[in-house]
Amino acid sequence: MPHDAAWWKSAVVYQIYPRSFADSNGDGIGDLAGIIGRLDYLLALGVDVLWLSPIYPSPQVDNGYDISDYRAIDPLFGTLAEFDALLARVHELGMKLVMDLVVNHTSDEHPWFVESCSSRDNPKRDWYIWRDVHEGSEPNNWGSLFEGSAWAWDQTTDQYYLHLFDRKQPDLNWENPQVRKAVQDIMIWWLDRGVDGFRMDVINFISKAEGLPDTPAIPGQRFAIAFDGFADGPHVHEYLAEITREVFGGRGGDFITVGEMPGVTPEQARLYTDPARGELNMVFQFEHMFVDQGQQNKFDYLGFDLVVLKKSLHRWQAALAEIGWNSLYWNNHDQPRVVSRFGDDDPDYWAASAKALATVLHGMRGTPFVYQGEELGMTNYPFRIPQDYKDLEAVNYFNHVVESGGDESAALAGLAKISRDNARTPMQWDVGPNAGFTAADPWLPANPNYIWLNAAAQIDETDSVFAHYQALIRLRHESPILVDGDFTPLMAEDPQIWAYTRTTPDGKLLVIANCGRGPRTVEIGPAWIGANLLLGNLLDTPATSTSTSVDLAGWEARIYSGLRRGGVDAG
Ligand code: TEU
Ligand code: CA
Repeated sequence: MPHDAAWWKSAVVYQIYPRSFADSNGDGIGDLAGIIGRLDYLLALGVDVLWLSPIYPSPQVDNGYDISDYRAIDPLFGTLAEFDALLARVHELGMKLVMDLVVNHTSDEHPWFVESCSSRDNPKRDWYIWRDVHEGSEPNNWGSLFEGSAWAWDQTTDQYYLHLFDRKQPDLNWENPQVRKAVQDIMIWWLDRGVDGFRMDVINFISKAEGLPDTPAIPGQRFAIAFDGFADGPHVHEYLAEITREVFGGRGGDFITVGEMPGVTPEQARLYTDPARGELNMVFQFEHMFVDQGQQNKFDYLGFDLVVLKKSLHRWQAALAEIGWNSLYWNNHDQPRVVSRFGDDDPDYWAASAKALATVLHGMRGTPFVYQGEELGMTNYPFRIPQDYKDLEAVNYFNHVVESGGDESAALAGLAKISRDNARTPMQWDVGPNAGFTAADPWLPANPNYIWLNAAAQIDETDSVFAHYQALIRLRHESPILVDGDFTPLMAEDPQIWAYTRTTPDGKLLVIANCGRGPRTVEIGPAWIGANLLLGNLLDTPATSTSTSVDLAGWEARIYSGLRRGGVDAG
């Protein structure tokens, strides 16, 4: 396989959720100055790119994913001058910075929507999606991802507007060329300021099905989440290619673009990320995030099966092997913590399982993303009561269960497992008050386990979760096989072992992990005799493999490097 010069193929991205990262001014909310103060930590981790969740002015209904001004910084987080200082420092340190672009919808407090709402003949009326039906009969049966109908009634102008998320997040009408131009101008404005790319929020939702047809009804439910109606719609590829032309055209190729795409299929993803089509570098697919959740109700926790999880990710490896590129992630600000979800957060297995999961993810082909605190093995929060939740998705869901006479204790159990607040508790820096995140009352409490689980306790330890992430990131930079090698799954049906190889004509890697507590002996064959251990997650593993099998302790993971000569196994 020819080596591809695209720099982001050997890069690792780190996601910062600014509100929960570091508070510099003692108001309990993380901010830009807080990030500046922690850049040395990120440099030590070794990541190449920082992605900031939204920092623009916002009513903060959805923690900044409801933007009211695309060309400024919310005073909560700082000023444009502080942003420029952050960007300059990030560049000085040799890293890049990516902004979150949330343009499927705006806040209802954005001047565009305020105008659009003001009258039916306002020039911005058509910037949003309005429908002319009478109150009490929604234009279609689409449900909002945040409960209830996706339509809200506007009393002033007697029409409904579409909001796939909260009613304070009206969807923009991308069919209007003025909207597309306005978005492109925003992107150009930030690129001119020096940013290195964009993570594009729910960008596969921007083109809706012609005529906004009903989605198949769910028995007993008035509304249903209509992925068939709003995901990967008829014009989405055209709109993305237009962005590439109008925004990135002529600027050279140093940027990175990743489109967040709930519900995207591998076939669609191949189109979005085919370099020849000029749309996006990579997408965030969701298939592996849905494996333990109910289809219509994500808080319906189904338990999880390692075989299903493996097969899903392997399917994506295969689908984007020849054309396109994968992103690799376990966590972000919307997902529960992976060590509690697919690992084992019992103190005896916590560190090993966090490292094992990191190993199997970072061993795959694609660009790895690390979400703040994941590199420390941060866990889910011990939520108990409804009042523990701050996220509107969780709050709306629980209210809906109460109002509809549903099972409240089941709902609380599901929320504890799945809720987005799990990811949003403060970054655990040290043993100081509130995990060193803030001197004041934090907006969301720190996980009480910060007493032993924190950055200060890990950064200088050679066998910490942090050190393991450092080693994986270094490997990504140093090993062309990890970047380019072909992916071949092994033992796909094994419910406990996760194993695969990566190969190029010059060499091969074996990634193998025991995803359970019990020890396992795994037959790997003669081809790996003499292979070198590149990385392991337990101490004192022999540096060379001398047998046709490996003995793996509970949650043990290893990466072996073997030689190939003339394209055949040397072993
Ligand atoms: O999320 C898109 C999305 O569909 C889900 O991942 C979302 O978290 C929700 O739980 C669906 O049930 C993006 C952002 O990442 C998220 O934070 C925003 O709330 C959402 O879009 C709206 O902008
Ligand atoms: Ca602050």
